[in-house]
Amino acid sequence: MLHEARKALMQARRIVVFTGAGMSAESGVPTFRDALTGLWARFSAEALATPEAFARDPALVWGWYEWRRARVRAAQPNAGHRAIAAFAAHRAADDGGCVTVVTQNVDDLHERAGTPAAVHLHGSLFAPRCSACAAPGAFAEADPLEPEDGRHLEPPHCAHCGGTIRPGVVWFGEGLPEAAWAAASAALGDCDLVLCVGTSALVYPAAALPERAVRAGALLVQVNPGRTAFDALARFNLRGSAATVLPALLCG
Ligand code: BJW
Repeated sequence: MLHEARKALMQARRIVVFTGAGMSAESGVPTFRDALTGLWARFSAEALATPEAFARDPALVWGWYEWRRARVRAAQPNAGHRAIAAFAAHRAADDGGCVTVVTQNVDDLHERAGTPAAVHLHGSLFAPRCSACAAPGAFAEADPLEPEDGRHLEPPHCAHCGGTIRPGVVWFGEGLPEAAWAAASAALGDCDLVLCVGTSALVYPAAALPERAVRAGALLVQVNPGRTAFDALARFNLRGSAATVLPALLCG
């Protein structure tokens, strides 16, 4: 099956790599919904990842995101991130077609592995902004103190209007960033193949993009150790982890 999937990848001209939290799991960044290790197994999404939660207790929410930002800063890209970046660079150099990386992840591991312009559908841990005027915000500390679960940290205030700085991520009930949504819609609306890695495919509207691509004729290849909502859509379900399957699939 790996061989067949690889053949399909080599024949495709316009490829989108669509990633979720499992992409970064082997870098030590927790997923959301995995039963034992996922963030939502230990923390409440409603208490931490909604605009209402931030309005209710900004220090709890800011402290949690600072803890997560510190974990990501300490993490390194894994062999899967590096394989995607090398594959895209190789295809571009050989005029073998374009590879666009669209991620739901709020970490910067694709960029640190060498993918210059990943499209971030759910924002970034590294782009805080004012909750009142949307001006880019700074972190309170250049380097967060020892990360610690559940620590309350007062968010900083906006240099322009004094509003409260919030994490630059997309919470439940919020719209996705317009430019990212437009770029992802364009790429997935015009691709031959979508390679989905490490996403449960449960969160919308992001999950609708690969679904639409398949309806428009694209072939879906999935890399995931577990079952997902994309299983029935995928031509090839490669059951394994990102860091083991992607190097064999893309660089083997
Ligand atoms: C491995 C691995 C390894 C493990 N290798 N794999 C339609 C239907 C139903 C509901 C809705 C709908 N449309 C909208 C909704 C509501 C809601 C939603 O989708 N809810 C569902 C959960 C039911 N959507 C929203 O609220 C969205 N906004 C919206 O719709 O707004 C409407 C609006 C429009 C216009 C104006 C205003 C409003 C926003 C969604 C935002 C999602 N935000 C989060 C948090 C981001 C910030 C943060 O990081 O804290 O984004 S939630 C979380 O889920 C995060 C992720 O990006 C997202 C997706 O999760 P992902 O990446 O798939 O992770 P997991 O954990 O679910 O899966 C990991 C996978 O990896 C598993 O499959 C493992 O097997 C695998 N894995 N190890 C490879 N080593």
